[in-house]
Amino acid sequence: MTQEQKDILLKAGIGDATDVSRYGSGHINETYKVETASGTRYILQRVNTSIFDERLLKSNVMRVTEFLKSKGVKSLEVVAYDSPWRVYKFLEGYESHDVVEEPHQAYDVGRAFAKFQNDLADIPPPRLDDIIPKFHDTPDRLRQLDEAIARDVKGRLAGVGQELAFVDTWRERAGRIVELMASGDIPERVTHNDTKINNVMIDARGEAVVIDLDTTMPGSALFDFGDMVRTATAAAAEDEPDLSKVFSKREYFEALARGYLEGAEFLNAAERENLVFSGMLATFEVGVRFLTDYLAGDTYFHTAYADHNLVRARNQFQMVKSLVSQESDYEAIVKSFL
Ligand code: ADP
Ligand code: GN1
Ligand code: MG
Repeated sequence: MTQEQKDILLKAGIGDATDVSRYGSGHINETYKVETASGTRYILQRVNTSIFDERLLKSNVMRVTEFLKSKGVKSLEVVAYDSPWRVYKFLEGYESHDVVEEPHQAYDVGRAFAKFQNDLADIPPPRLDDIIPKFHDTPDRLRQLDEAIARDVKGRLAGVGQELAFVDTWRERAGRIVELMASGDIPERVTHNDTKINNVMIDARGEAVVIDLDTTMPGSALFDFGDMVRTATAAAAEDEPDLSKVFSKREYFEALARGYLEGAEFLNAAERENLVFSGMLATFEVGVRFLTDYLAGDTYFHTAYADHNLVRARNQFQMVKSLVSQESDYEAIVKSFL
């Protein structure tokens, strides 16, 4: 452990740390597991200060965790928050996964985020800060892609012709959710905005705790559902390079939709009509973001090898194609639960 980490832990009242090691597979922050002589474990995190405004982030995370605690809802427990570092209690007995292995896990994930949206629906004013403005503004994500194309800082443009052709087939549909929000058909709610399955931890009884609260802010319930479709129905990890393994699994979708819709009774007609579409759009949007980061030189997402973001982008676009081919079947599943 570094001296800086030792000092942060001491300030947090943890003087018996024996080991600090990198942990988890998040793409944004630096996450460490802390072992201590007493056996109590912690999560130490250095937040990514090139992405987040430290002051806003701390205030949002504190508001959300304290509000959930006041309701008796199990959530992340902040031991200390000394920006850019923070210490959480380690969620003992809970596990997170990168890929669903059993349908009941998809069900648990759906239920967990529906409950999260319900739990936060009555958080007192003021409105939570827009931690990352335009986070789920898909047309703005395309604008950022176009900027990266124009700059082509790494000379990678020549290798992504097929991916860009696929993006073009989606440009017209990309604004649908932001437009429905702007017209008022889809309401703004307090949402998580990063509902990938490794941001929920589940214990042996199926009890879930939603983690990674950094992007909890005003948004659309549809991007929460859409990102669950992206990650909790995927047959393979989001960076699986063998595209023959990349598709959405019907039984996972069915379990996810059942879990989410059992809890999300608040959804209005426009939201219900766009649930299946939201899965395609959220997956497309993440694909666009991976491709943008690839062209921009891998400055946003953590990567493990040179073409990692390109592999991820191709994977996500394959997943979009799978979801498109399953659209009518998935619509029928959703209808059966409404
Ligand atoms: P990032 O923003 O980089 O995605 P996360 O907050 O999601 O970081 O944390 C990364 C991973 O660390 C999670 O997917 C989870 O596996 C693990 N993790 C985070 N917080 C805890 C916790 N309180 N207890 C146990 N594991 C945790
Ligand atoms: C990032 O932080 P993490 O790994 O849970 C990203 C999400 C993306 C996701 C893609 C703040 O999530 O928006 O959907 O990677 N988080 C942020 O895997 O940008
Ligand atoms: Mg995360």
